[in-house]
Amino acid sequence: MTNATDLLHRLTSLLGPAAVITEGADLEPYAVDWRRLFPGKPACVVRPSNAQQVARIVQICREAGVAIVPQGGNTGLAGGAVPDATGTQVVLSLNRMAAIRSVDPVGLTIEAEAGCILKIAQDAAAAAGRLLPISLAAEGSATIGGVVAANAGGVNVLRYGMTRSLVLGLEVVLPDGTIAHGLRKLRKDNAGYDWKQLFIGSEGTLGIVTAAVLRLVPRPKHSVTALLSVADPAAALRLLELAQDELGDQISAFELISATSMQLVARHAGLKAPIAEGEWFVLIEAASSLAGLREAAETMLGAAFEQEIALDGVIAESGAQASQLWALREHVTESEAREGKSVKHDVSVPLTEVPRFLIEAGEALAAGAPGTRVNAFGHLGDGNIHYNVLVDANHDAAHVNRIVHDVVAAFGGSISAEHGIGQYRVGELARYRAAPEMELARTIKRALDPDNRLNPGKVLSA
Ligand code: 2HG
Ligand code: ZN
Repeated sequence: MTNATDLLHRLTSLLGPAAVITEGADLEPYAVDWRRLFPGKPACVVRPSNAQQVARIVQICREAGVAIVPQGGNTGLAGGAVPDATGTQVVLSLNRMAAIRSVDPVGLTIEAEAGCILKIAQDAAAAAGRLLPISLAAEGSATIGGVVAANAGGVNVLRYGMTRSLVLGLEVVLPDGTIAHGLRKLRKDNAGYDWKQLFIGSEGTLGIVTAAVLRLVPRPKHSVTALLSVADPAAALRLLELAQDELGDQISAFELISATSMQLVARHAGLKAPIAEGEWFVLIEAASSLAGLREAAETMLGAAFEQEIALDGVIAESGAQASQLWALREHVTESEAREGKSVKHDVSVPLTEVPRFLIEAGEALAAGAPGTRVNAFGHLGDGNIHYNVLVDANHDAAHVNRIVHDVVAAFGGSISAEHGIGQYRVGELARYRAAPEMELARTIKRALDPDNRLNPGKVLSA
């Protein structure tokens, strides 16, 4: 038997033939990301049903000297969950490990297996009268394991933090095939190193998350959603200040949408904002268990008009109308993809620098990459802008990246606020992170995965 046949044989005897995919068409969904930017070729796809099987797969692949690419919902935007094109890497999909093991409405926890779809976990929390406050456009396909491995952000980060701040416990299969059992439900646990933090956001390069305990919060009974137009991002920041004054800690989302984003959504999704056209828009959501939210939102809107911060605006009258306002924001990514080729930048700068960043990045692009169009939108409340650049065939993506990221660096920002490095930004991370920080990252990788068998070439170069 060749090594490859032997490997398939061992994996099939462990999992059964139905859980090992080797045929072309069936491999396809696991081989490429949804934007089809990072096509790969797996040796095979394995679909274990428990952590013991994951551990055995890791041991078998280790003995065969074969690399593993862990995969959740495959919704990432940085090519972090797809294999390379060599046809030698094994994709380990967690999609059969999808159980919700428990929801505790008093202890405010949910325990779920890695392959559980985020939306299903949200619904389970809601059925218990609680909220799992991770909300992102891909929530219908993204999985708990992927969300944890990517330290996903989304629209509620300004209130509840990134996924990291919600993880209480993890179970992880390590690159040597042992299982680290840390599914604790503790709010306070200062006993030794908090090792789970290493795996959150490590994009499957240090271990394979097989289950997680996440923190829930009480479910707000009231929410209010408003869409406003403003003249520019500086006005959007003044609006944020006003919202902080009037709505305080009840603000749960503060999203910026450019006119270009709105035009793309109108063109490709047929959705139109119910307010006058403008240059910039802000979608604000606030949520509370106490009454009086709508009055506070109306006071805020009144003040925003009086101080000439907002040009036009609407407060949703019903849940359905709130969903319509959110649909405008949620369709930007899909509409951008339909428009054609784009070069994505998921950047953050100190919040108060966002307006200057947008001006300077725009100027740098106009000078260095004429003919490009900027589609800027995102999580202004976190200083995180999706500064996506619409390009044509003549534009070089790496050149566009360099122009934008140089401006980000000049503002002391990050080249990836929430999407991660994957394979897309490996070179950029190495360029913009100082050598001691890169060496620290390599030291951690070497300590856990000395043979570079887990998701090689992601985050760090192979
Ligand atoms: C969002 O905020 C996602 O909608 C996707 O992070 C961003 O398409 C993008 O660049
Ligand atoms: Zn985002």
